[in-house]
Amino acid sequence: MHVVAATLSEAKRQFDIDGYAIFPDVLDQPLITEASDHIAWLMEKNPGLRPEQLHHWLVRDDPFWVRLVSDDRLLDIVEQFIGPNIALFASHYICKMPFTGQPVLWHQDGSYWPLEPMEVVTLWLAVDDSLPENGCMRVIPGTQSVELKEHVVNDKVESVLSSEIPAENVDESKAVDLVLRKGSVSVHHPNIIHGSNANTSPLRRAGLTIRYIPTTTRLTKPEFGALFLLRGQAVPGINEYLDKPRFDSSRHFAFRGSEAWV
Ligand SMILES: O=C(O)CCC(=O)C(=O)O
Repeated sequence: MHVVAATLSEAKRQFDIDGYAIFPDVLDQPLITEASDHIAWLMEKNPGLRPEQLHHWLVRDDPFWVRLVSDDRLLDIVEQFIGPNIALFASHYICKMPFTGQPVLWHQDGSYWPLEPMEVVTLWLAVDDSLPENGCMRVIPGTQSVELKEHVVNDKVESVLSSEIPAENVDESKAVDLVLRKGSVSVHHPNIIHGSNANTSPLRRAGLTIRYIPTTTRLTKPEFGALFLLRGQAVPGINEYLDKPRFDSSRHFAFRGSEAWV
């Protein structure tokens, strides 16, 4: 089981040592209920997508999604890790349905990402309680100092990413479960080795990954993600940011405060 840091500075110290940190009870329950309803709405709108695969391109025209990842309570955490000029480059709901939710094989995020330099932090927001039995995220503390390895395809297991870090690089006996109540957040480093088990329980496990970069980091393949400037200043010539989507009740998920997005 992971240790929860009591203060922001302790969380930062834990991040430097272990490559991750936990922030309990960051978002209020009414907003988490909206995020849960948003997942149900996305699933209904995208019946051809598995609920573990609701991601990047859907964000570009989704005012609620952009509102959620721009929440000041999240950005205040992010600012401690990457400074005051913050952009989103990608976001992904990984919703593991009861009994059938797929695993995420051991991997290092940075090995998948077209970012220069690899300065980026992930916030993982629990939309459901995330527990060992429903496939919570697992990390191997300290592996943020392992260089990025080449990943290999694994088509023997149905999984969210279909690839993994070769097994000789993973000491699973050192893994810790990131148990989070809904509304809580974990933060992790792009090099840390992490993954999650299949959900074989009757409880859904939904989480939102949110990838934040400082505006000095370039997304070299913009089609890969959803670039939005969320706080502070852009650096000229680095990224082209999208305009925030305007809310249209005929096409978008309805949410509290949507009138400010019209
Ligand atoms: O949600 C999960 O189970 C895994 C998330 C993950 O791999 C990530 O956020 O990088």
